[in-house]
Amino acid sequence: MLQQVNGQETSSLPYGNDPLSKDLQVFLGSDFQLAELDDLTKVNPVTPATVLKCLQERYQVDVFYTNAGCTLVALNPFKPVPYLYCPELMRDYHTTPQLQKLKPHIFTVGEQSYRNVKSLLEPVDQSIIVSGESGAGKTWTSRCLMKFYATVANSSASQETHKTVERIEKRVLDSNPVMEAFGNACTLRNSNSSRFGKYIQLQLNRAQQMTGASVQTYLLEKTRVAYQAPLERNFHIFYQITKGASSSERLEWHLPEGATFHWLPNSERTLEEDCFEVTKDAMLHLGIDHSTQNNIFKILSGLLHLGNIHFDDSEDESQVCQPQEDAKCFVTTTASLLRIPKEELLETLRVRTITAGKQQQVFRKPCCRADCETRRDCLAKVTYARLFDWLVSVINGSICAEPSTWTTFIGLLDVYGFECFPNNNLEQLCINYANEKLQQHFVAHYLRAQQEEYAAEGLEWSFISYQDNQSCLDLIEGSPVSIFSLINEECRLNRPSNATQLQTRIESTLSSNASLSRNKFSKDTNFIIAHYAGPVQYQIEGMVEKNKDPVPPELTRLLQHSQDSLLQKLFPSQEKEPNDLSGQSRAPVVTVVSKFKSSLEQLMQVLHSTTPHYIRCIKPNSHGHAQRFQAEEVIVTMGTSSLFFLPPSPPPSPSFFLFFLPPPLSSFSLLIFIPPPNLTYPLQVLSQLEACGIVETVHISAAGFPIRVSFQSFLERYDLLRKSHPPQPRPSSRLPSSSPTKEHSGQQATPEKDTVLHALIRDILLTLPPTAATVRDHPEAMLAPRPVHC
Ligand code: AOV
Ligand code: MG
Repeated sequence: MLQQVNGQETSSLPYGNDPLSKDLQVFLGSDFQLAELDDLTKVNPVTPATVLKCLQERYQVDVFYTNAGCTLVALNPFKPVPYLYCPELMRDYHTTPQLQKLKPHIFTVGEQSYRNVKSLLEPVDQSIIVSGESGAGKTWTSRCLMKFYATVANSSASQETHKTVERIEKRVLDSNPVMEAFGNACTLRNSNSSRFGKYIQLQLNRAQQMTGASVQTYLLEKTRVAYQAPLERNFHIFYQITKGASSSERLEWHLPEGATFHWLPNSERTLEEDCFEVTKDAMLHLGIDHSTQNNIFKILSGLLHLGNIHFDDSEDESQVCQPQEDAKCFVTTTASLLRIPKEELLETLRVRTITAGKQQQVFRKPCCRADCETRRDCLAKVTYARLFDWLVSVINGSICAEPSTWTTFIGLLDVYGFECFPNNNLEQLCINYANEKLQQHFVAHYLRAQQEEYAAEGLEWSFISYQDNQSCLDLIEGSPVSIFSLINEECRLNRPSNATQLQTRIESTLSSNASLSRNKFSKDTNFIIAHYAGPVQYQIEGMVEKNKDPVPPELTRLLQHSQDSLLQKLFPSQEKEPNDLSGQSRAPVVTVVSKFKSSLEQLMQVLHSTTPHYIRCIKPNSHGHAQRFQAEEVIVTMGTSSLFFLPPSPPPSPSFFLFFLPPPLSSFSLLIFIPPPNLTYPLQVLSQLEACGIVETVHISAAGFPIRVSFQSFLERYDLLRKSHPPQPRPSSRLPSSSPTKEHSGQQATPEKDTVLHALIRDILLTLPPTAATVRDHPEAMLAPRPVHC
């Protein structure tokens, strides 16, 4: 490949005169052993092509982790690599004083965070933000990091605390299989896709032992209980109970061998995640006894039976719909499993009650078939969502330490990755919005704040431009008008939702935002958002209803009447009516997007109060194949710029595509695809790298300073070196101010102090991650008299 590239004139390459290809050729001509470059800051020149090539070469020799300045790039191996996560290696990373001497690994990030807890850095609480698109390896990574902490945070425990710490760690680790069983599912992108976001804080005491943990979850995709897209599956737990139940359990839960359930598609496919025993054992360790487990699984089975209830159309509007003939038995089994009266179940599904007038008269209105089925789905969704929340609270109760027993935490963030399916609705909008928020955190914290700080401190620095996703976030959540505000307004108006009207409003009010466009060729009402990770077309139909998430009060009342002790806990009888959009409740409607937005804002506040570490998970190919760096290529040259477009499965021969382009380019263009002769170029990885700004990160890391410590903290910690000056009060902000202070501006270091300080700084710097090159090479930069922030 090398010869072939070098042997051809640039113009004869399929890349044409693309600047990217020139970089690649320059790079291919160099003598670097790419697979040995542990840090992308050492790649020269740093361009998308060279970075990509380096990662590809490393992937081909099974090297999956590479430093990219302040971040770690983690390529998904898509095959078992147990040697990479064994306890011996964890201990190696924990005990080696100079971390930068070890190969890049998620354990380097884990260990660095662990050391930072005791370091001079502020703030001491740490967060590891694992990002990447769906199936890139975020959940795997956070699971491995939890194991890492469970292993290393116990190594310093004394004999008497060893057992307690071990018990807590076991519970913390056991929370994973339980939450994944109930919150993960097989999607088109990932067979174990997280359908909820999770931020877990590992709580550490002064001795840095793990004393507990707490989990915060974000927006479970509960619609999956009642609707699974083609080729996708329901939550794993449903398959676990239907496949793993014993014969007596089958009898009790009404799950005969071979029974078919409408809400259990693709059950013939067996996944690793289908293991019921693992979930049950973990639940037991978390304090969920056999009898409560039995209640849980009975409720789940009840939901499966509920999904098999279908109705016939009624003869006229005044008549209730009848369950289809073969669905009658499912009404009986559902009622029996949920321990609710069968007649009340049928009445609730088929009849809407309306309270009106001064006398609060109650009217009964039979529902049409579609409404009956919507109410059925709603019953399943609300029950499952409450069960999930209850499980999380039980897990927290079991693993959370008393506040007095811990002083710091390390937070692990694992949210659902960026998604783009053939059909995208409110769920994908929320998921992709969460990813935009995380990207903004990175941009704000690293790409922008750091450069601004250099400028404020008067350091020599030429600004490196980066892709800011602010306009996309403004489009989704900004004020006064955004997509969220328009969808919310539709909910507040409480009128029959009209997708075409909403589409028109979105277009007319937000058209000035360059991140918005529409697919004019689609028959569905839609809008397209140009996310940082790529454009996604969202269907408007159904969005408003999902955002309202209405729960008819009759449904809650029905579940409050259950004889099942767990359902009684999930639906306490004294509870106020939830989102009732029938006009009977005066409480303001809290929509799904409003709730999600405020929970993410809280998360961002927590993240801002910690020292963040970023792991960028990359999916080498979209099929989950080992040893395959996505090699298909589609590059079309238009004028001087290149457009990349990856068809779902690359055609083998030259093909034509009609491609819609958002303004200001043009409404559409005819693109020609030419498969490259013998030359592979991993386009999919490239777009992931570009989306998370890897090249900019590498540039800033290579040129910038790797750590930021306020002068005050530094001086406080190394106070012995400046005996003549008493320590100043700790500043409230972590960034140093640019205005010099009286106390420090005149301070002169003596020659001996300089020598000691030099040596000390060198010692500290040697413990820094490999990206510390700039400061390591120029420790005097740390010695120059600087202003102290007060
Ligand atoms: P995700 O969390 O990023 O997607 P996962 O962590 O579930 O993705 O990874 C997807 C699959 O990739 C896993 O089920 C493993 O089979 C494989 N995998 C990932 N990392 C590794 C690794 N280090 N070693 C071996 N196999 C790995 V999503 O939750 O869909 O956004 O919502
Ligand atoms: Mg996941």
